[in-house]
Amino acid sequence: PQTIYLSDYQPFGFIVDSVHLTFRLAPTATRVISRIAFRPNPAAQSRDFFLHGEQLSLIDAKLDGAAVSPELTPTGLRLDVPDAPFVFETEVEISPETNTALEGLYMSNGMYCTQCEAEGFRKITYYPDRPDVMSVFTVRIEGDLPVLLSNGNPVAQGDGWAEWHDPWPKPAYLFALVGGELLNHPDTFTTKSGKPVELNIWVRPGDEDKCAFGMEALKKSMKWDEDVYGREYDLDIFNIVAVDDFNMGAMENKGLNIFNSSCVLASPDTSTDMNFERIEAIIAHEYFHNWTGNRITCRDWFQLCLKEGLTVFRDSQFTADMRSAPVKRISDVIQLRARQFREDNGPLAHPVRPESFVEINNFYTATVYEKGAELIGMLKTLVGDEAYENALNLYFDRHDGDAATIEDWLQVFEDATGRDLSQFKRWYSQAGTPRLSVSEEYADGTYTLTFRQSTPPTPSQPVKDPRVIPIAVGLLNPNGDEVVPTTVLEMTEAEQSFAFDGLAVRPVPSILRGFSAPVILQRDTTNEERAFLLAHDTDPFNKWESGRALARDGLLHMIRDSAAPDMAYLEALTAVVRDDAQDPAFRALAMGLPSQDDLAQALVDLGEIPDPQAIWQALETLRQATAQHMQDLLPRIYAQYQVDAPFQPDAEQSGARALANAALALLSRLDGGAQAQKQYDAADNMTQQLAAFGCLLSAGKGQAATKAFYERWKHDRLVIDKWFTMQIVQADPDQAADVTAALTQHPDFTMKNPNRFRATLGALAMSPAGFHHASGKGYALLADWLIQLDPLNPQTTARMCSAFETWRRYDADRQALIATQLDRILEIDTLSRDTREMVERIRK
Ligand code: B3K
Ligand code: ZN
Repeated sequence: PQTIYLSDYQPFGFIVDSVHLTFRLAPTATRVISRIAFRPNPAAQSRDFFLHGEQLSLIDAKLDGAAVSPELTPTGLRLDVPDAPFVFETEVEISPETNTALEGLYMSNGMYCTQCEAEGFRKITYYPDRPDVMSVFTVRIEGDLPVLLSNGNPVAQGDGWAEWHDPWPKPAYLFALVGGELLNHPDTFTTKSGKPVELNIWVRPGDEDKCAFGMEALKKSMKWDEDVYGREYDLDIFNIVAVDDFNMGAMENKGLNIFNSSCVLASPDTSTDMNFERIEAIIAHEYFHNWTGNRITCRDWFQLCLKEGLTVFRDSQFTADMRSAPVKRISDVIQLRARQFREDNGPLAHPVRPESFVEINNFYTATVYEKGAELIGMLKTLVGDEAYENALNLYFDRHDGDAATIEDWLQVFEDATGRDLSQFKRWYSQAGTPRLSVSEEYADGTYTLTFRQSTPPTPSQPVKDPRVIPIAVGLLNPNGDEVVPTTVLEMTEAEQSFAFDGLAVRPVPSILRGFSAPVILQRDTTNEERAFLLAHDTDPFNKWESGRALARDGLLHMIRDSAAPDMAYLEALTAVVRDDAQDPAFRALAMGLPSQDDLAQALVDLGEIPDPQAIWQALETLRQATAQHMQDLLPRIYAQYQVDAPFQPDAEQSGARALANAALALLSRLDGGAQAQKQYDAADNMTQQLAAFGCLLSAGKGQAATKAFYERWKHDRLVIDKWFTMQIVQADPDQAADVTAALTQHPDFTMKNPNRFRATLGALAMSPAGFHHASGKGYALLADWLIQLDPLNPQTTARMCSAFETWRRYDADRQALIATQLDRILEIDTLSRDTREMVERIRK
């Protein structure tokens, strides 16, 4: 397989003036007829007329009306063409029904749908399938189905056909088509300039009562983008379609967003508070792409973070505005550490803007998305809110209709602010998480902080240059008063000091407030100081972070030195949980513990080999000790935060439920699950039912509930996904692989549905102690299933290989067991390009 390099970028030799497509839908023999107007591109060097095309049967090709016989290759076609405008027409046949890769045009439960990003359009017809080739599409769909949708505005429709026209030039990856027996949940939105927009969420019959929440989220998103970014919607209609079989969360096709049904369908009975919040965020994310991604797209796939980092940043801002900003920030950092830091510290580390790839689908990563969003956040912190707004307005003015680059993006900020951002650009080109260590000095009323930054080597990047790091700092007096409010220090050197004058006493520093940069802060401090900051810090993120650091250090102590649970932590946590003046959602977050994976990485940073079983045991012991320590408090908290009002998935109610359920999890360790059984039996919403189910399983009392849950929900595939996952994540680590193996034999298990596959094998991969069981049975089971899935669905297989990315952390026995599995995968001659690239990168 060929490696593609950023440095090889060349514009396409032709401009596409218009695209006309006709689809004659049939499950195994869909005809796609295309008429494309090309003309030479004066800005291009080469006139090589090569169109991408994969798995297409070419029926017919014409150049300006005359039959031609292009040269066919496994990846496309080539033809001699005139040095003047011409029309190229083809007719191809494709088979949506047998398309299990879920890329291109495929079928899901009798419904036709498409997924073209990144390079799926080439499985639909011959085309220059690259994001810098933009054109205006007109689409005719013929098929014996009541609902036939494509991008843009409807032009005309009749019995068995429909025509759509999208006036906005777009790259082929934003093309979409849907056909099926669907029902719509309709609404309207009037834009700020008074234009009415028709809104629809299209679903399979039976799901129509799960659309209302998504529709509200869509309208809120449309309004928010007008209010905060001045961005108005630009078509007469906006359609969302829910699809069961989908490789990722959702897709921002112009005017026709296609969603994994798990990311749009919601009802209190079947969705948890976390599901609601995620659905709201994903609907916003896809909608926001209309400007950041669609109106301004990417020149090439190396620039993916241009649209993804910015759009994730925008959807985080939206959630922060709709719900609680501190809670959103804390949750985002938990995720960043769990997924992106893990990636950045292993064999799959890559820059936010990668410089080469084999299969671009392998680069839709936490680094491109979440670290990409962190870069936008740092930029905003560095230039300030007003300059950020000016820069964004300039970006939209200057680049509307363009396929842009990171250089364009940074230029806009340089022009709007007069700043030199060349050092900032290293954040886009250097992989790896910087370690930021800090030392302190206090003398004669001056307090000095000295920072050192260094980034460990990552694949093909042995040496790193210092980056500009915005470090938000506040200082507190020992009595708890804030003496220096949040100040952003701009670190540009490898080592740099910052002094604060006029301080009568030595202050307590609160460093990296709001997690102002995606770095690992290394600071030696005392438990007393952490407990002090947990009680007094005015910055909610650092308040939480102090509690987290207390928990982490206590756990590391337990793991390394067989220490007992740390009393300072237990006391400090109890004080927070007891304090009704604090946001319940914050208190629930404070009750969380560092993940098994975080602890494993922390041990590696200390030069130790993590033992997954010991990590799991320490967490269990600490939870048990916490339950005992809080035994008088827990019943009060549990009772007090029950919600009596009718269910609302809003920040307030979900915060109360989160706190009550965190209390329930601890209570179950004291009462053997008695209270959880009561909650399970009485629950009238999924948040409470699922939490109780988890407690019962973890208490070893889950047998009856496992049966009852299945009987109650067997008709609902999204709830049954939760049933699969919960049994695995709550299993004893010794049994997790066996429980998973047994569930893969359940009649409701299927490899063909990515949600179900992830709910099962993905759940095992997310349970470190079970997955890394010393016997190697977890590794073997996952490898078995990845090998089976790869021929059907390379994209989902490749993504799930990242379960193995941390393997070099572990002991020689585990490494040998994993190497055996990786080699077994690599031995398969017919392995997909996707999976081969991932496993080779990991195995190195
Ligand atoms: N842009 C899509 C992701 C496409 C993934 C292709 N493998 C969804 C999103 O980020 O909004
Ligand atoms: Zn996106």
